[in-house]
Amino acid sequence: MRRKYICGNWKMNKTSSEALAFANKINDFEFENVDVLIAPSFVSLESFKKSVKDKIEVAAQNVSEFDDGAFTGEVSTNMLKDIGVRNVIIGHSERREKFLESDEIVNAKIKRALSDNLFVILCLGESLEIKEENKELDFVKNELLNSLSGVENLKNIAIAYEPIWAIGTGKTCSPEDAEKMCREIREIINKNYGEISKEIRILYGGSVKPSNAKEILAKENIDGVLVGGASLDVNDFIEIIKCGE
Ligand code: G2H
Repeated sequence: MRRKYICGNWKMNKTSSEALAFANKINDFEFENVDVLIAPSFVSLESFKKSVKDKIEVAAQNVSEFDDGAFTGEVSTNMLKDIGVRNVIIGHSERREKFLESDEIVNAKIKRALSDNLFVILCLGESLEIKEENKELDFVKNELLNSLSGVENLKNIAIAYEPIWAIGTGKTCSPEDAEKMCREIREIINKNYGEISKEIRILYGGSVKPSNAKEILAKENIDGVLVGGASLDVNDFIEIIKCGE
């Protein structure tokens, strides 16, 4: 039985004081049967982690593939661990597209994070162009296997399927199409990694909101959601958490 995982990705939003106000509100909300995670910006990561209740996991939105050293502007796995952050989102399409992170870079980041005992949420998903050519299955398969190349154990990984054309656009992938791709991803994991495919959590992301979360989360192979825009409003995010209960 896979517990639903409700994850908020704030992207480059919220100052530390706004993050604190969010923490104060969500701390009053009780939930039981779901896991909840929030990924604030690096700047507010430490103060948010200290102010939010322990039951809410905190993640970084990115991490360097390198050890500490001369890498201006980067943040290491060591620095995350030092402030008690145990989770990291890797390979978000915005990192891949706008910051030119290749599968090789994503793979190096995953290996770095896993070797430092961080839990990884690996993001995958096809562009509109690829979808229109009906090549999304091959694309996602390659992205998955390339990103995980040389990674032997998936126990500290969750996968987030986020079709790029549905991110922040208001266009949602239908729950049926999202389920189909998440099932495919599970099958690929089964073929390549065996039994862990039954345990690994596969999330959907892309314009998830209170009005569509329940239907998406009801799907057999969708074990959670990665929420951008709708995670910025604490009331909306709480409504989405309730959909996973
Ligand atoms: C996809 C998602 C969160 P949004 O990027 O990762 O964002 O919910 O705004 O589409």
